[in-house]
Amino acid sequence: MRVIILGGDGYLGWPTAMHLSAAGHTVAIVDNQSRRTRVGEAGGDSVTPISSIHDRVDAWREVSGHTIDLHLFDVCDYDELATLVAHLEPNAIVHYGQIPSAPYSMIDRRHAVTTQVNNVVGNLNVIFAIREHAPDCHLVKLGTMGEYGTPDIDIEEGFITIEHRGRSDRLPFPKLPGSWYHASKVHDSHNIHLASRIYGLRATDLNQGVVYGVHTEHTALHERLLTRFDYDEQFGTALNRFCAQAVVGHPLTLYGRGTQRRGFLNIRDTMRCVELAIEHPAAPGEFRVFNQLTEVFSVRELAEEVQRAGAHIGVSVEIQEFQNPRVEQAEHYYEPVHTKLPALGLDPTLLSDELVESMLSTLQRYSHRISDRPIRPQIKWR
Ligand code: USQ
Repeated sequence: MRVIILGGDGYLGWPTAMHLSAAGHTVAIVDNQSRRTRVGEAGGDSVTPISSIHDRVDAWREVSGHTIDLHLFDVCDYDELATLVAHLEPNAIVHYGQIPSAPYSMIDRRHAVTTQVNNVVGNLNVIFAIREHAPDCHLVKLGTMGEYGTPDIDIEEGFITIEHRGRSDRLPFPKLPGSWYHASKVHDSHNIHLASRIYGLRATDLNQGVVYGVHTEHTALHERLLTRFDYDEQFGTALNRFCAQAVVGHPLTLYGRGTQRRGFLNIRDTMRCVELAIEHPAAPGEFRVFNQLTEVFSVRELAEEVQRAGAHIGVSVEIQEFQNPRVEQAEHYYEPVHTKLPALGLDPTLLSDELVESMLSTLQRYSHRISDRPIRPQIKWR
């Protein structure tokens, strides 16, 4: 298949590009490199010493013999996007090309507006580029489990059948986003759903949990193929941050008592989920939602896992409760259904002591690149 990956320079976009390329797909990536800039502005840097976007594409060709086509522009630039889609006529577009941070979006009005304009306008551009130039193309959109929030009922995969005053219908599952960023993804889901009904768009919304991990099969092949690994307050996520904190002896930053529960998955499973989605496309006019997570943990369970794995390799890890800077439920029910991707063939990589030990060992090699300053939580939700 011909596949365009929007956001192909990011934590997930880059390894996805290599994964799909290795699987025999013709891959083009689009990126405006804003993730590199924004992490720098947050005072952070990737723990892994990532290559420039040009160098990683060259390295992939040298290591694998496959070519990844590179396009540097912003998805919010419709003319550039439309020209590329018209030229390549992709079978699938994988859309990661968004600002992915809840804390970033909560800094102030400007960051909330930047996040929502960037994400919602970019996604609308993707919808219209497909409609105008490749109407049979399948849109695989990275959504988030955070669109649902933490309701007191099981979370279905996108839709729920509701009985109301003697009638019944299958309707989108209610959304309760917890940040301006998560809300931007809710808006995207509504827009994609509308496009599927009006224009017959084929679409899969991958409502992904929190991803962790340093390596995929391909990033491990050569240092020039590493993907980024962020640990700062804005762009680092829970387990990744805890691992980075552990290797520099910083106490793990547990927000509140750490009783909040979330869905998680290994970065290798993200690759596989995207591959399964594109290889089993949605039908014309179909808007599918897959809950893309493999396990549910409380944040404290993750911190304790890092502490345990650290002890096995001689790293002493302290867990510290910080006043939670976010507005989120501490004690809550959390039971998301996630059966559609396993039904397509996902065989999950589950969290284990060995897996966290290997993350810690890899990060130890680069621990001189981690500084204390961007770790401490400073962005308050209110
Ligand atoms: N947390 C801590 N300590 C930290 C960082 C986070 O206790 O140092 C807690 C947070 O309070 C939260 C949980 O860990 O309860 C998850 O936070 P996170 O920063 O790992 O993830 P989140 O902000 O929810 O967003 C991340 C990705 C986002 C994706 C989302 C999936 O950045 O792109 O959409 O995970 S989900 O969480 O299911 O919404």
